[in-house]
Amino acid sequence: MTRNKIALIGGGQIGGILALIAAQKELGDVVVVDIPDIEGKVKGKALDIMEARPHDGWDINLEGSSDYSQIEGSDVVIITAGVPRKPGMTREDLLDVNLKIITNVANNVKKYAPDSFVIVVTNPLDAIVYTFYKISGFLKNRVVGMAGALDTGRFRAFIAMETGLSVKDVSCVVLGGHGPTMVPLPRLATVGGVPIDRLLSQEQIDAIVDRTRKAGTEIVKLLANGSAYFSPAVAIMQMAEAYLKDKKRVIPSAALCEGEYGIDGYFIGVPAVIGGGGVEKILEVELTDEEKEMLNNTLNVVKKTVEETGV
Ligand code: A3D
Repeated sequence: MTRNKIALIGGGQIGGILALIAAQKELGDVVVVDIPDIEGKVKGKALDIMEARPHDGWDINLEGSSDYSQIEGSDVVIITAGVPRKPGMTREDLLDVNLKIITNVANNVKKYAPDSFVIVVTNPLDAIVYTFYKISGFLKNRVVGMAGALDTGRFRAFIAMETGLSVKDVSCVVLGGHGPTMVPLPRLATVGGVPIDRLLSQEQIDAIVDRTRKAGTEIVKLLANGSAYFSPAVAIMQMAEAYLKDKKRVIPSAALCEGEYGIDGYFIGVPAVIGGGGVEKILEVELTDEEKEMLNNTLNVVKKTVEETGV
């Protein structure tokens, strides 16, 4: 039996944590690819984690490189290559610069890892994952965007913080694009099966929904020189692990909708079944008229950004 191989394209803030989590969970050998200027840094991060392995006995190998041929044979490719937000920026402000980067990355992934499962993270997420899909020509089940996992994790965290109950028992879902128009669904949120409106007032729930929508920006403001990286990295590795271990987890993800939720031809956050077949299925829930309107609103924002990509 050979080990799985995980390629991390982009070895910045998120990429470094991804490498550490992959090692801690022994998910597979890791290669981190970044631009030539940053090669020393990613080699350094890989070597640093190589030297951390003996303490807990993580038997995997890590390498840093600026040579895309190193990703050959990867089972999973995770793309964080690009520029993050700074205070005052929207995710859409990153489009021009990150579009150039994703074009280059997509061509290399297509060339060297054509059979991989690809998780795109670079912002603006819904438009960048669409661009990757178009340029790579990958099948739709092999390309997914990570955003819903993070947004839902934030929603869960805030519910746990407000109720004082375990994060483990909070279950909920956030639909839509990765931005302030995202659609958290408090109607479906529960703690241990108990609907949250039995545990929290409407005012508290409204505040949690609002904080979830703005959670990324809250962290960008606090960090002052980049965006969140711990919670995105953990969320991403849940998706990678679901694929590598065929767990068939239901994880809100930016998946290509072809009729689901009345959406056709766009990647947007929906509950996706992730297993050995990649995105195996999109699960649909009945939405209220108000929720449908919110989903339509967030779809229009995604459509506008996708149009701007010109792909
Ligand atoms: P950062 O620490 O700047 O790392 C990005 C890395 O990408 C840097 O090391 C760059 O050198 C590298 N890079 C640039 N061009 C290329 C290229 N052509 N090939 C390989 N590597 C390249 O950023 P970060 O890790 O904090 O964030 C990475 C991306 O994820 C940004 O676009 C963020 O906006 C985005 N992000 C998305 C979410 C979502 O939930 C969707 C959350 C957090 C961050």
